[in-house]
Amino acid sequence: MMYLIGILITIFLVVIIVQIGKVNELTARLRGEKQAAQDGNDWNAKLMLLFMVAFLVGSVWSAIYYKDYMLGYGPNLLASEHAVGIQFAFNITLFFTGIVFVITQILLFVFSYMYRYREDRKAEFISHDNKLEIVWTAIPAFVMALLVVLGLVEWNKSMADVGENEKPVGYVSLEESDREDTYLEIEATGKQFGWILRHPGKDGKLGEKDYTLIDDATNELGLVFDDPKNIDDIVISDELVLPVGQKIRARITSRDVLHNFDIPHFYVKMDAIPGIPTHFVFTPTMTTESYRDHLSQFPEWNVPADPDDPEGPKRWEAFEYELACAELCGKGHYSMRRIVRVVTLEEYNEWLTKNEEKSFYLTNVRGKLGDPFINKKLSIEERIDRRNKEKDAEKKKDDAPAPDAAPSTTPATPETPTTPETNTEGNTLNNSSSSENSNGTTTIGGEVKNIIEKATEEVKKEGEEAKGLIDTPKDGGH
Ligand SMILES: [Cu+2]
Repeated sequence: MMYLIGILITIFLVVIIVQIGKVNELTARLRGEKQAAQDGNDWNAKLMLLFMVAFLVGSVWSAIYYKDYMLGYGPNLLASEHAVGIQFAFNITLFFTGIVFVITQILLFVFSYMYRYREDRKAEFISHDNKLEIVWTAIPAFVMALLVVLGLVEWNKSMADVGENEKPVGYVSLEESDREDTYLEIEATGKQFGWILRHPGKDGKLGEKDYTLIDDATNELGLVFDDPKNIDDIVISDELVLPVGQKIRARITSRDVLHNFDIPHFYVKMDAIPGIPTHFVFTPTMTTESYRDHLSQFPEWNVPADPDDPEGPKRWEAFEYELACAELCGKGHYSMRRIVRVVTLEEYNEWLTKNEEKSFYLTNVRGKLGDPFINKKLSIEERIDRRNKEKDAEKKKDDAPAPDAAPSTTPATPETPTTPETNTEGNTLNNSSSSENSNGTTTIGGEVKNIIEKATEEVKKEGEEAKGLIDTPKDGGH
């Protein structure tokens, strides 16, 4: 309906303009051609000035109005080290081009007005003016050189690979000075349609791959299992977990067509090309949690994330960094969105410990036909066994006084959800606790609470263990 009204109004306007044109022609014939041409020129010149004012005011207004929607302005902080430099180069460029934009627009329209046709005026002919030409060549050349150099410096910084003496790590060090010469290498493989994300595990090294081994059912990356570096590699496809303040080297590749590895908040963007591995090195500077805290100060982020659910989480609470594919790669392109969770260094080490037993090799190959280490005891298994034994021992110790304690527990208050970080185990525990709470059985609620507390303690302990692991020399035991 709105379209129909729009079309009718357009037709109506065209008819009016045509009619005005006809009236003008008639009056011109009555008044004489010359005078009519002069009047027409005057009108056009004045309209040019009007257009200039409307255009410049509109440009400035829209730049101010939409500023807060852009990354690097308003609430949208940039969350990586190199992004700040790129933003600086961008702002400087915008400053100079902005000045040039306003000056040239004013000259264009004001000159059109000033030098409109007059019968009594003749154009002046100047063959050349050396001084003028030097000025209008030298100034732009100087500014352009400045911008190019600035851009090049930032470009080289952003595109730099890790240094030769920097070493890859699995667990990240909590000491900033120890982290300086280290990087965490992760891998993102694009496919139609999704990202297969790989973490290196404790050894900090990604295992070898061979495309001829790719099998969608059993080995979607084509990992070479003879390579011991593959034993602890963790393959995860739903989210990318990154430690804050640690240099990350993303190894980027594709299994089929062109994709693009894009994390806008980090100013990270790189093509994923089948057959040509690319990379991007960056350092996240804000955890997801601290970014949410920052956003919570702004009124526009304090509205419900889902307009249909006014009681649901606020926009800032639902905020996530995202990894997108920025190359239109097919009909399922949109579904390549993945969450990027930036966590503290301690949380990352805990996450790695927790996910060690979910390594691709252990869950898919170990003990099966074709396992190259079938009769060997692996150090990763020893670690996991030791942790499980400690877990059991602790459980026994805690279970002993439990029967007395259980009945005396206070009635279950609705459990506040544990942090979303405890994704894998935390969630299941959490779900069971809330369902039991809704049934109103107090004892079970208390027990579940115990389990959660124990799990949290466990994770804390493993994290500390992980810290210790960094100091121990590399185990060549694999
Ligand atoms: Cu894609």
